Amino acid sequence: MLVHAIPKDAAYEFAADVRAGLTRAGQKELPSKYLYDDVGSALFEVISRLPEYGLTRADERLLRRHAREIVERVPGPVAIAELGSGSGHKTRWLLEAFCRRQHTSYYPIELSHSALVMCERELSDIDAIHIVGFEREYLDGLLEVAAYRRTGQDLFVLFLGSTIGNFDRPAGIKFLSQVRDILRPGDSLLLGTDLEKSESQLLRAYDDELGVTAAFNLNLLARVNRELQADFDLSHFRHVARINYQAHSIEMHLESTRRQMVTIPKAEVLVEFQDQETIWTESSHKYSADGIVEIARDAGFHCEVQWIDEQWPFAENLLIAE
Ligand code: AVI
Repeated sequence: MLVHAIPKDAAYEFAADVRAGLTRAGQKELPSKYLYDDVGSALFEVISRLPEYGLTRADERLLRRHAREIVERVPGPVAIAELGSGSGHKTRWLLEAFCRRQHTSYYPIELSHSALVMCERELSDIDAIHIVGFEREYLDGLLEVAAYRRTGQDLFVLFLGSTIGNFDRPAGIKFLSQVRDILRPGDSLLLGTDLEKSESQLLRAYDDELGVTAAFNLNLLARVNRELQADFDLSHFRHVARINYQAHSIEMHLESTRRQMVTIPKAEVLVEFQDQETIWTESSHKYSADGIVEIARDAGFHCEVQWIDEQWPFAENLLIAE
């Protein structure tokens, strides 16, 4: 697989974001995209297999069950771009179905180099597939993919696994509008969204018994130690999952278990934490099926069809650019 690599200033951006997030007034925060270094991406793969976390299995079930119908609803020829491919495991069914119809170019867009490598390993045995990976932020990668498209070729974008839920609602609509701006009318977007569910189901999914989600969250501090030479003592922070009823989301925080100071030399900052003060690391928004139709409309798409899983409330939404 050809991989277009990431520019080298990523380390400076990480240091700047850590400094800004930990020195801001009020709630300290770290952007959730930094959860996914090589260790974090591997831990997320494990989360997706936990019995408590049904989201990925629901996504896969829907893609497997409806692959043929999805292909029929997206007439060719198409180039397929995936925003955040991960290991590529869940995309296999869909790509196999497209490749049975015609030779297909698949462009996974990922920040994690190791995820792109895994993705190629997982999918390169499919007949009639051409894979080119982009180690990029989603929109930068999509812009490049759009520039690659041939005359008469439509673009089919996959944004699966409810990654949209990690944006707050206005940011989610803005992001989808930006995707829409890169597309042409008639291009399509398959959007996977986790739906609202019971409080107990949510809390178990984001604070599992084995502590994998806790390790995934704490790895962010370990990453700051590794990459920015910080001295976070991980035993003095704990993972907390908290429901935000107003925002229809579940939040992950890292709570300081004492008053402490942490130095982060490469971000040129010394941070004070109070006992029980938290760093907000991620929000995962949950949707109603109707809410998705509205969000899609606000972003310039119409929702052609929704497939909803019977075991875990989750929807696959086929959106067409207006
Ligand atoms: C990637 N994203 C959709 C996951 C979610 O459920 O919001 C990330 C995650 N965080 C903790 N567990 C899973």
